[in-house]
Amino acid sequence: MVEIAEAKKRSTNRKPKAKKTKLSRKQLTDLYYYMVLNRALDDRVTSLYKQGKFQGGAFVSRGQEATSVGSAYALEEGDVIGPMIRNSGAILVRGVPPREFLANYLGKKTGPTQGKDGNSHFGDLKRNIFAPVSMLGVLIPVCAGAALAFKMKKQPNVALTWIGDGGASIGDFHEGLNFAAVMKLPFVLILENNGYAYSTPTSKQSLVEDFVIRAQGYGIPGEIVDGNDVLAVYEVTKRAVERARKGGGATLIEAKTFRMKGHAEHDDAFYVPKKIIEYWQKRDPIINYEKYLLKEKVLSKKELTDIQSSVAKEMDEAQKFAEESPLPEAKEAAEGLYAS
Ligand SMILES: Cc1ncc(C[n+]2csc(CCOP(=O)(O)OP(=O)(O)O)c2C)c(N)n1
Repeated sequence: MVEIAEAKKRSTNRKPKAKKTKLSRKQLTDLYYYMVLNRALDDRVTSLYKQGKFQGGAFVSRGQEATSVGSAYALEEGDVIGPMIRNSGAILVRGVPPREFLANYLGKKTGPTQGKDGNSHFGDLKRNIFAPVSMLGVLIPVCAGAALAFKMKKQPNVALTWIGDGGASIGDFHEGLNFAAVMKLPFVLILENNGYAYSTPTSKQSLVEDFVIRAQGYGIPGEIVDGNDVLAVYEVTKRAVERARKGGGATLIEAKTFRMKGHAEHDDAFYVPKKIIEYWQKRDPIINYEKYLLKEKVLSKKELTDIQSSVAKEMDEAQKFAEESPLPEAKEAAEGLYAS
């Protein structure tokens, strides 16, 4: 079947690299915890959406947890991130608690936008997180600007942002990346090639099979990684980040992955052939990583289950907090807003 052949081409089909990692047991456990937390948070968003508990769209990242978590985990405290709607895992790694995330969806005062936005479009400048910009690609020049500031202030920090395969055809992608390349900025761009831009398969919006070749056009290093392998994503990002910190300039990383749901919860992804879903189900980033952790005796089955249970409890508490939080006062609606 043509679709499966295409899926195979896009999947690097690698298992997490066993002995090579220099990560400690605690770090390996953290990666698992954040991926499980990411999925549990997404599932809770879906369930609140289905119960009609908030207005607007619900965006989740099922299947892409390893890309968000592995890349964000490679950063240091003073680094900046510009997440997109599918990078809730990165937001969790940077320390935003799930209860604030859910409060934001429910439009509550305790959410990062204090009830002004009802989805994942929020930032947290205390934690160096820029808010997702709805216009795809716009965060690329914004984050390149943050990287320029680091360079001018001689701060050893890096700015990292993500873009989808669809968003990679936007002008800002090229302008921002070229700027970061020419100015040798400490900037890392992760292109999440997840097969579809809404309902448009990647092959129908770009003739380029590997987006990473665009790095050559701008004279910067480019690497492909299996986006479903959290250790591989961590390692490739760490390399790029360290190079950037030492003045080595920008990097483009293409993470081959798959969006296991529709664009948002209102989209049932009827346009994705079943066989493709099945293909990627077998490459579930969390299940793959569990197998690795068990095989390498990093964690026992009981320890994995304990983490899952404590995440489920954390999520129940987060939902309770969000549901019991107050709505903002009417007069607060116009505070803290910027016009352009
Ligand atoms: C400039 C621009 N064009 C169109 C849209 C509408 N839109 C929002 S998300 C999306 C699909 C994005 O696909 P992709 O970049 O591959 O990311 P994914 O959703 O797959 O993570 C579209 C077309 C937008 N937000 N901005």
